Amino acid sequence: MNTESVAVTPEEHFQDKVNREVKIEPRDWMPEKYRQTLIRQISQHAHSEIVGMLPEGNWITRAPSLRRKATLIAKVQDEAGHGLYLYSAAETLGISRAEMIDQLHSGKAKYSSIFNYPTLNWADIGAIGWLVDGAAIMNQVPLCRTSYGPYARAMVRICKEESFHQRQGFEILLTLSKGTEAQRRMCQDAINRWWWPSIMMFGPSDDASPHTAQSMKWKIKRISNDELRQKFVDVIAEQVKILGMTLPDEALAWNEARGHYDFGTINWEEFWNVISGNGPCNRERIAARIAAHEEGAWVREAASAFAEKQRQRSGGKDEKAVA
Ligand code: FAQ
Repeated sequence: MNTESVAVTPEEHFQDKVNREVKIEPRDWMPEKYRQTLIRQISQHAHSEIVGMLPEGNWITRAPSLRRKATLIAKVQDEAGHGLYLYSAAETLGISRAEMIDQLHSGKAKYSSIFNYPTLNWADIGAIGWLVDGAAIMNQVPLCRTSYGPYARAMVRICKEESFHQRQGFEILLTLSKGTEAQRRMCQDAINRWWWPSIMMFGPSDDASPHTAQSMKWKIKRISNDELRQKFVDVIAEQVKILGMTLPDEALAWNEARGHYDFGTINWEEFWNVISGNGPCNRERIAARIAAHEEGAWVREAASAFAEKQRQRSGGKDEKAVA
């Protein structure tokens, strides 16, 4: 019998756990770069949910019926909830909520490119639900199996809610597509404007993505940016037929040999421009977030003062109950 012990480094032990599909939990040893990558990705994901409330929030007061208004309010509230689960998941990695918010406001942390485009009319709310939430789900379902436990668990609930979001968007467009000529034109116009930005959401192509290879090795990401984008194109190219509309891409065509739809070239210059702060609404979005944060300061102060008062009343014994 070979009794020789083989020295295993912490990195090897960690990678072995990842390979065996054992979830990494907050108190487990992890490489510093793994921790930093997760903080980056989870916090940017949280920021996307919170900034993503803005383009839709813009239409709550103008929704065309009580039913549409109630549904849109519920969707936007879900997004606030997703942001909160995700900030909490990121906090387990040792960063505070305040630091993450500062990084968003200072421009150090990114949020999804898609939320820098304007919502010009009601059909845009349908297009966001169908295309933006659709792309989000395609990217997020594999994240339910991501290697970091708190992130994976947060994603399960988020994905359930996202699928309702996508259905509400598709239903808005389906209604418009059966409406008057003007409503059909609105529907097509919204699809035309949201299509390319939606497929940019998956990130740069694999050969231009600096983080994909390592994130796949650590099983943070399970499927690459280009593979997810292709899956999304294949689904949407079929669904658009139900609407009787088209996607604004002349190169879109079924490729029998590949078993996938071919599609045209993405304008990567636009993508990099938007994520470096120069999209149509970047400044407006950050200004709105900073104003909301400043206007909400008194709420945070009041909540802290109340918690402190409760703590003192209980003689500091029952901190959990008042937290
Ligand atoms: N926008 O090497 P990669 C939603 C950055 S939630 C902005 O490929 P990675 C729900 C990337 O951060 C939507 N930046 O990076 C909703 C990196 O820059 P950095 C958000 C982007 O991380 C619906 C650089 O480019 N979802 O929509 C984008 O491996 C409706 C190089 O890229 C998530 O965050 C982009 N689109 O892959 C809410 C999902 N793409 O950080 C309201 C979780 C790339 O080095 C209404 N995140 N960049 O400065 C992920 O899956 C990944 O982080 C990717 C990027 C796939 C987004």
